[in-house]
Amino acid sequence: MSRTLSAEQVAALADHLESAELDAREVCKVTKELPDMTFADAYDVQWEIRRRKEARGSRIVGMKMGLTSWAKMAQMGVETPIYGFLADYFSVDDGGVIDCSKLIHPKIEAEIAFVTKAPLRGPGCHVGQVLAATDFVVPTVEVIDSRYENFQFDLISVVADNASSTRFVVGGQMADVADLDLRTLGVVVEKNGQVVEVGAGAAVLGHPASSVAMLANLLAERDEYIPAGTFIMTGGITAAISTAPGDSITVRYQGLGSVSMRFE
Ligand code: OOG
Ligand code: MG
Repeated sequence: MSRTLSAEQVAALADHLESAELDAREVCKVTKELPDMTFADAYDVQWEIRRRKEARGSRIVGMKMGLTSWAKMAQMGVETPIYGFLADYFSVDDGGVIDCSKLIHPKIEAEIAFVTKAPLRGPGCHVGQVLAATDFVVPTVEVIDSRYENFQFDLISVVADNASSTRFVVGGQMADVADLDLRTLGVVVEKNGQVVEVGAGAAVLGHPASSVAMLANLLAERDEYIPAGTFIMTGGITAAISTAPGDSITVRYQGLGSVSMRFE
């Protein structure tokens, strides 16, 4: 894997992007000043942000895949799935409030999440292994908040910014993968009582379990893996929806209940 950044540059970029997250402040794309940055550099920055949070006492409570559906790729103008991590303070209870004063320009995404019961390792991880290693699936809504101006970025910049991660809400109804057809599982996204997006699980790489397999394969490039008991969000099924104070969101998942939140 090719790299162009020194350890000092990685640390400086992690400080820059994490401060922007914590202060809810927009910054310009990191590739503007460092156009030669590679994927490996960008993931080095993301892992350094993760290390800083853990050093400060935050716990990592899950992983996410992003840009796994055509709707999301087309919306953001990029064509490669990426991953990020979820810290403990990103989690908001179902029916809870998202405090917009701590965010820049939040958007929501309907996602299916997996919880594993066995480790998954790449390379070569596939859907069959993912299904065998799945404890259960749960419905989730991710709130993303790119730290970049106008929510515009390139792939390298968004990887360094922990894939725009900021908040997530997990629904309370879980299911066994054997009892669901995750490809035809329908989702209906409602904002202030109106349907704004509809979709089905197959929008995510043909089957949401493919997204988990891809995560295992991407992690293997860094000699990392998915331990048993990991919560993994597989990526937005539809395009993301912009939200503002006063909005309420409900996403209905076929056979899995609904997930709601209010923005204040
Ligand atoms: C990047 C993160 C995308 C998803 O589910 O596709 C993502 C972004 O669009 O800001 O979380
Ligand atoms: Mg997402």
